[in-house]
Amino acid sequence: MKTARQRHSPVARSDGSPADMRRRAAAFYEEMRRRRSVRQFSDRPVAREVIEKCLRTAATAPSGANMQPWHFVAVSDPAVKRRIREAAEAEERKFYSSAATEEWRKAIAPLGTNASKPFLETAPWLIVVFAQDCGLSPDGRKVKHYYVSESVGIATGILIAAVHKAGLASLPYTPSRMSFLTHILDRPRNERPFLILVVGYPAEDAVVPDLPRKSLEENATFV
Ligand code: IYR
Repeated sequence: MKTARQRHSPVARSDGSPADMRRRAAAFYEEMRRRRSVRQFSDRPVAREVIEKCLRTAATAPSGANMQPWHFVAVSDPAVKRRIREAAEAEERKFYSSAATEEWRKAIAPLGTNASKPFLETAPWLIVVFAQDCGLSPDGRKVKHYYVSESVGIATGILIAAVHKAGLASLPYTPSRMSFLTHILDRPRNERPFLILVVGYPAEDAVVPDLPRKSLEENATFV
């Protein structure tokens, strides 16, 4: 089957001098370097419209063959958050009591985490990100998706940036096993849980570990 090439339009070009470009790049860096993953949240509500706008922003992400292989479930219902917390903590108890390897325990020790996840109930929003390993056409046939993890990872990164820009805190949380999210949220079989983004205001007494970020020299090579 031959499919037609999509109509193309001129690309929108951003104006501004090289000096503006430097200023904008520096301003965005200053904004993003203040982002920290937070594990203590306030129960202060966040308007659904803000979450909707951040999800629209996330969905501007590039994706393999433009398949947009993601689905976001934004949970604010306390009963659903409770079920997610209970299931996640059950998984985490298995992880911390036996499943975690020595190497893994050592790697996460600086974060001070444990099996207790109260933020899954306290935070006003849990955005559960699902990856669609294939698409399903209306007649139920499979549509191939490409570079699914890359695409969903990029969308999640943009979501994290959008939430930060809105002035909210977030935590990318991955329970050790996540299949319970498919059942609790009643998602179709072509989707797998990718990550939970916990979103809200930080608690008044929230603290974050003093962790280093690698330098540019460690992170990047110019050839
Ligand atoms: N999912 C567990 C363990 C954990 C794993 C990684 I990788 C971390 O960066 C942090 C924690 C938990 O959230 O406690």
